[in-house]
Amino acid sequence: MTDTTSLNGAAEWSKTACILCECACGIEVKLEDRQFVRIRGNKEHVESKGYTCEKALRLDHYQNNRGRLTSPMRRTAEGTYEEIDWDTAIAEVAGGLGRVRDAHGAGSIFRYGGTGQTNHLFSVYGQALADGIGVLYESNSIAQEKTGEVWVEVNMLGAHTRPELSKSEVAIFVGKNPWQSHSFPAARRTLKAIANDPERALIVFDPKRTKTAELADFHIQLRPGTDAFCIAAILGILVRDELVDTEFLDRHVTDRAALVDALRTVPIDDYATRCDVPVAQLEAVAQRLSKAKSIGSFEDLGIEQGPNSTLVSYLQRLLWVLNGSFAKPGANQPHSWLGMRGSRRPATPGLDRTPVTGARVITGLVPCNSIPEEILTDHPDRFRAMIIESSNPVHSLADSKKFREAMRALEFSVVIDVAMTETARQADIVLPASSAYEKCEASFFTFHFPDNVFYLRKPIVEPLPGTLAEPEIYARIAEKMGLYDLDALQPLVDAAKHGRSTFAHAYAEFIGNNPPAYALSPLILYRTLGPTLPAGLDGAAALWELACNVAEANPVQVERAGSDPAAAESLGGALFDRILESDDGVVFTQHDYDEVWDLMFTWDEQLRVDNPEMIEKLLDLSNQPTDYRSDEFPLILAAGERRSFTANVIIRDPDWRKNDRDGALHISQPDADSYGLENGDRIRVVTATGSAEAMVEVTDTMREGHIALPNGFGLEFPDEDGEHRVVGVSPNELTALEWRDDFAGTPWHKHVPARLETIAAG
Ligand SMILES: Nc1nc2c(c(=O)[nH]1)N[C@H]1C(S)=C(S)[C@@H](COP(=O)(O)OP(=O)(O)OC[C@H]3O[C@@H](n4cnc5c(=O)[nH]c(N)nc54)[C@H](O)[C@@H]3O)O[C@H]1N2
Ligand SMILES: Nc1nc2c(c(=O)[nH]1)N[C@H]1C(S)=C(S)[C@@H](COP(=O)(O)OP(=O)(O)OC[C@H]3O[C@@H](n4cnc5c(=O)[nH]c(N)nc54)[C@H](O)[C@@H]3O)O[C@H]1N2
Ligand code: SF4
Ligand SMILES: [Mo]
Repeated sequence: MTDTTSLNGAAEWSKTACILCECACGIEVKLEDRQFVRIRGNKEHVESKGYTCEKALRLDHYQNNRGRLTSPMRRTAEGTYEEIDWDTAIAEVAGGLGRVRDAHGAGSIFRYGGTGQTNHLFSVYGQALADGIGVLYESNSIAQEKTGEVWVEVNMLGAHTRPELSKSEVAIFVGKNPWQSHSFPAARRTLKAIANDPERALIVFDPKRTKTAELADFHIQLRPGTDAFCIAAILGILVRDELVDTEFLDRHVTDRAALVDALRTVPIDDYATRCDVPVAQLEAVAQRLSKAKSIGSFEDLGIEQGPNSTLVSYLQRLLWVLNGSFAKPGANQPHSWLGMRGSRRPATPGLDRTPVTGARVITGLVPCNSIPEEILTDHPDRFRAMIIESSNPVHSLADSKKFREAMRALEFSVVIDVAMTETARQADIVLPASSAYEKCEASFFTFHFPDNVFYLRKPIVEPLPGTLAEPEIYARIAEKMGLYDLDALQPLVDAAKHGRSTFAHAYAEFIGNNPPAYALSPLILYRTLGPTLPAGLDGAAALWELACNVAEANPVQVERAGSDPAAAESLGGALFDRILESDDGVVFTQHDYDEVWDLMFTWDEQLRVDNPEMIEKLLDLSNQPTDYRSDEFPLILAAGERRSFTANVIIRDPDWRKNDRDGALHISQPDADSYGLENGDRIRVVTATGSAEAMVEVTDTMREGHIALPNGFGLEFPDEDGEHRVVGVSPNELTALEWRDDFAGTPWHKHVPARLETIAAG
């Protein structure tokens, strides 16, 4: 059980997790009143086992800072904000959403958010509210990075995969710098272990010599934006030199003729020249791959937010497919998932395209760059209202100015956040949420194989006065809108008092008799099962249903992982109890390697590589540009890289950073020389969309012609006198809506043509 915490007055260590990246490392926090005075890794956490990076130690800047919101806010006619009480705020939100729904249909209400790094439980309730209203379109930050990848994986495997890097003989990172961005357990330890083992190899595709690249056996320091050419050339070599696992391919990749034919036509030398990498290095990589017993590969923003991104997502997977690295330790694996199963709204035809511009909707998400285009129009089907939860799209999506305009063009908007963000400053109503440490929350980034882990964080401090946890906020809005009747729930409330077996029966009967209520079931569970859960855990009520779903989909593996069906009303109920009881996380499924096929929706033990759209793109690649620079914009800007003290926009107080406090512009020595720049100088970065002033750091890690700014900077934060100050460049003042992948619509944030201008003295 949790040590005594400040919730009952004592200054002891409390167990929780870091919320700054998807790893959600287990931590222990020493509290004095509400202050996080010391933080250390939780050695008992089933996955992170005490590991943290430097960022977790600075979490007090998230929990306790001058920027926390403590009252609902309403926009005035002058564009300022006034405090209002909760009842008024809920009535305004219910009224605003109701008006738009009644006038234009629920399809004109757009939902954005729900995927912070580790706060996902609340979004089950947010989704329930949206589904109850009848919202049809939604999106979140996944649709500005991973939708191309998702589309490729769904077509190739029918499942999402992650590499089991702790066991991979060869680890590949394509446009990913895990030394800084982590994304898998104990990232730095894992990287060092691979680098120090002569039997293993690290292959890194990155134009910058990052910390990860410095550890690599093969650092492919390619020209920015040319990964498709580079990986196509390696695949061409694998096929040309017969370095593929024919036995695996004959068993599991029978339909491959079109792909192999296309790969035979790759002009290897030409592509090597285009990406500015010696052919000999690409041949050495192909040789190393062909000898590997297992390959794990991880792509990320360096290619997902650059030219040909969907094609690269496809091609990089072929590096391990051709090697037969699948269904064995160290490979990329599908996995079970304890998380939300998407929207519960009834199936509606036509939702695979956006209503105004017809952009491709992948995995139910509208491409982020399309959102302003779906609003700033007089098209009758435009989005006219928005619910924005736990996200700051004005800051984090392409072209901040356009997003601000779009929000002001809406008939109604509500933002639910802990701070008065750049997005909140455009909303009609802002609702203050209790922080990630003031309520129970959980990450749904449960992407592990063979053992998959879930961790429920319990509140370790009381909610800041004036704030509410999201389940309560959503329930109040739903009730005010009349989406369900509290009186009708009374029999369920009574049943819950008699234990979960009685409740489970009553609940099944209730949903059976009221099928439309299924859409709202998380909120119904919160109001009925919630009050019977241990103090502070009422917000975990919806997890009961999710645990039952996982148990139904993976009964053998849930039981194998230690949940005993005899211990509760069902196997899922037993898993739910384990989750509630644990402070160190639970392994919720345990798979065997030969069970990977059961986790896929292709059923026939086949990987589908014959993807006509991608093969067409591969065949057309030689007609694509390799250089997007021009006389006007002679540099390529990577707008938003991960550094030691960046954490998306979760921490707003600039004082949380121990180094790189200005978020320097990284530039190569030759480029610095040509502009006469030295470390610490200030310079203006200009793109087709906007311009911003940055401080310069000259570094030999950058290629000539390539410059980089960090993400997460340029946030407004009040200083001690209440004056709002901004430190660093807000990268999306420089990016453009149209600059995006033609297939998935994901932005080219890592590839923005730019120039530098000296700042006039005075
Ligand atoms: N410290 C920290 N960690 C984080 C986050 C954070 O804000 N801060 N955010 C989290 C989130 S939301 C995400 S999505 C991940 C992202 O994690 P990463 O994708 O690893 O992060 P980035 O630094 O944005 O981009 C990775 C690399 O892409 C390289 N790159 C740029 N252009 C190209 C190119 O054309 N080709 C190739 N191959 N590489 C290129 C950059 O030099 C950079 O090293 O990080 C997560 N972890
Ligand atoms: N140019 C450029 N743009 C980028 C990137 C880039 O590399 N370059 N990276 C992109 C990527 S990969 C991502 S994932 C996005 C991330 O962009 P966002 O989704 O906007 O960022 P987050 O940091 O996840 O947003 C977290 C928000 O939740 C709020 N919050 C924190 N705790 C709570 C809570 O308990 N409840 C509620 N309701 N709110 C809370 C925070 O105040 C913050 O406003 O940025 C993207 N934007
Ligand atoms: S930022 Fe990520 S890697 Fe670092 S401690 Fe937090 S969860 Fe772990
Ligand atoms: Mo992200």
